Amino acid sequence: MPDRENSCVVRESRQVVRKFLARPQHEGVGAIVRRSIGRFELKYFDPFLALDEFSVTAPAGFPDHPHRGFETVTYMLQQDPKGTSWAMVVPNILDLFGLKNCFEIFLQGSVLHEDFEGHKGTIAAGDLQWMTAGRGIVHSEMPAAQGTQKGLQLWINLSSKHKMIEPRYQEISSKDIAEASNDGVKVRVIAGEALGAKSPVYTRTPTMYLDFTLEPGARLQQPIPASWNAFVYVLDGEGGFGSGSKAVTALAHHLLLLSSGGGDGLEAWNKTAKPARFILVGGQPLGEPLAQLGPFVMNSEEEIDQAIDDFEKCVNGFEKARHWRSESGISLGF
Ligand code: FJE
Ligand code: FE
Repeated sequence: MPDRENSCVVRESRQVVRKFLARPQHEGVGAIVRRSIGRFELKYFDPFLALDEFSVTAPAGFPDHPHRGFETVTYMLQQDPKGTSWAMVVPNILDLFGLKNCFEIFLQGSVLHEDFEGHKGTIAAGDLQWMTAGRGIVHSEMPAAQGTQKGLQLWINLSSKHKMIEPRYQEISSKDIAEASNDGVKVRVIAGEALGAKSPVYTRTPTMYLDFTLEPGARLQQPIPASWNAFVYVLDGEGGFGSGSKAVTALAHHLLLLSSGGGDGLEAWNKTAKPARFILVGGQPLGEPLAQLGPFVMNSEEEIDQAIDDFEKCVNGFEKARHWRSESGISLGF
């Protein structure tokens, strides 16, 4: 029965209307990101401000920097999504004994974050950090293990009434991320709901974020709310998206913007001999004016000037920035 349900949930697929290859660029200090949303040809895809597929190798990273007015969603990519590597099992065992942070050196695909309120931890392979910066966060995001750490960071805008809320974190470790499988389709539900699995993450700006892996020959139909903007970003293999003569295929590092108006979901398939992995992300557009200066995202230039002023004077949410420097920044001499 679930198979039948899954094969008739989408009456008309959205189509791919734009396709970009995200090329590597330098960001932070010595870090490399493949930015798709947020680069100059695609400054804003309401409510999404940026999507970076990032790689960091110590001592490179994203040392002490502020945020205001939006959310950052950091999702670390597993090195080997099929097998169960030690890098995935060891942290879970250590976590049972409260020792996870003592053994960061063993963690593959992990980032150490520290903020000016003393909130600190590692985001390891497959883990999720959903950070609502609200009125202000100052933090550092640095590799927490040897080798190259890879992940995705998505910036989601907040509506004018939520821009100045208290900062908040929602952190989910890999083992607690909701997963479901059906007929060669596997999903990890970062936000929203798919194949009967549901994420506990609360999205201030209504958002869905699904990490799909399609085995060779598999087909997927995923509903998407009609008024939402939605995109696909391919992580691995080659996926096919859309229906009929407008269907397209795409390889890793490609961003696909989906049509809006008509279409109640997405059809995707894998006709290759290897698994295809991609994320499908959708969000309710805010439809508000945008004013952005780097990590400050507001509705007007006056509010941007205010944010810069607040940050420089350490007021209105930036009080704790006055005497704070991250431990990783201090030890690396930043
Ligand atoms: C930032 C430049 C930056 N993408 N992906 C300017 F690089 C950043 C920044 C990040 C970032 C951090 C991680 Cl862990 C992953 C990222 C950009 O920190 F915030 C500004 N303002
Ligand atoms: Fe940041």
